[in-house]
Amino acid sequence: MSSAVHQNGANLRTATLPRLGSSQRTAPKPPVRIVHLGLGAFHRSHQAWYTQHAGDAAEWGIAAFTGRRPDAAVALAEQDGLYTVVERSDSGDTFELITSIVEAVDGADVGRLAELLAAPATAVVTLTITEAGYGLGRDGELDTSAPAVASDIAELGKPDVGTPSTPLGRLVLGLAARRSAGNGPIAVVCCDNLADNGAVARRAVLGMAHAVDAGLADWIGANASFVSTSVDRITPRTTPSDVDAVSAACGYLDESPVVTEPFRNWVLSGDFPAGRPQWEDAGAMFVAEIEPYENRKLWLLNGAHSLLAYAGRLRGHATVAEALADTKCRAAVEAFWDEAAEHLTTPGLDIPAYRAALLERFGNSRIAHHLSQIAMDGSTKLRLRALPVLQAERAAGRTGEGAARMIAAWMDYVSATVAASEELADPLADEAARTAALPVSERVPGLLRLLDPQLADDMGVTSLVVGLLGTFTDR
Ligand code: CS2
Repeated sequence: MSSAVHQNGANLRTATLPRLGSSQRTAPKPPVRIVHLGLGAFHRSHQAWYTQHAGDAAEWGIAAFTGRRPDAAVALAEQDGLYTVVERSDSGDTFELITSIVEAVDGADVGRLAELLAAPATAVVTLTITEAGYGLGRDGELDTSAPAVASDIAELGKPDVGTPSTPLGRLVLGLAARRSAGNGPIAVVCCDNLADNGAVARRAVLGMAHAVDAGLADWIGANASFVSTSVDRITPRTTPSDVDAVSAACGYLDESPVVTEPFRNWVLSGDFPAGRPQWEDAGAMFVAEIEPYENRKLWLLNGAHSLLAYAGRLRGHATVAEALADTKCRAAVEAFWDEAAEHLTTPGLDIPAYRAALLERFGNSRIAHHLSQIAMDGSTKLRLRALPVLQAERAAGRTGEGAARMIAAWMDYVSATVAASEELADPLADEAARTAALPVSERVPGLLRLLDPQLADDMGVTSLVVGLLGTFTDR
């Protein structure tokens, strides 16, 4: 079917369909007890899905705030917060209406955020603000000199509190409002792909609060429980044809559906001093020791994703499934997994089964997961996905070539992006682009320095990476 015919067919159908909205709610809205920062597709396919499937879902409504732009909140608010989750497997689609988001708010509305965080009923704040959103520098501490962070610190220090623009600044503003209201403890649940992510969120929030008001930092330290979680559900960006598929199957027009894989996983560790939904009813796991689960997911899934993103783009592929079908990319993934597996030895992790499941998930060709989306923010992601395996391998007396190949592929991808005058999406884009233009003897240590200064001084690592450049460009 040509796209013009497809478009016309879609237009004809959607023109006559009712828009998804409050009339489709069959039960009263649950009260807001969860505030979410980072309203995007992943939040909607994951935490909102789990909340809907908790046994006590009727008591837990989510107010979800967007990050940089209001668009997702505007579109969802027009549908009274309702949207469809499309679970897409190799054998077909299933459709489910999600009702757990009861308020969709422009992130710039810090007044509403403060009001909700100050409310006694609010018990949980969940975060999907991206890995780079925690503003941590190469030393793992909040980089208070970064312009957006510095500007939020200045805003928060104003007598009338001002209008912070980063999610971190907005969260600090909300927690300050809770402190003023005297409404006591709350759980902050980090749902971004970072190791020990509760501790990362804690360092970032306390770092910002401390720069504004030491008393506020003390209050947050004593009253906010930072919960660590490992989150998993592959959720690519929604496309216009997804909207059409929902119209055809559900008989309503949903402008904000989310397409995701059937698989999902959520492991959590930490306290919820003001209560939480019974997410375990939906399959979430509460554990005392989260690190082995986090590392398994971050290294095997996210690590392979980043490797496929850079190697795959260099070899002309567009999606994860396409890249995995390329034997050169697949072999690089298996070699990296072999190295990572050496350091995933906690009993019960069942690495062979996990790897087999990943191959199946990545190979789901009906999920068009674009490599360009995964390739973003490489300098932050590689610190979490490649470096720990490289360092562990070298500490064990081996080269770490599988992990180094991911780093070399990233460098080649950065160089190719800059050479093609395309935009590099990375918090260190300017520095990376400048460095990528240097001769190889300066480029490799320069780019390594953006990941970790010590690596750049390690001649063994530098020469290993130099030797691996071109792996995916020399055909
Ligand atoms: C991906 C993740 O974009 C990326 O960096 O690796 O978003 C990945 O799809 C999710 O973590 C899967 O749970």
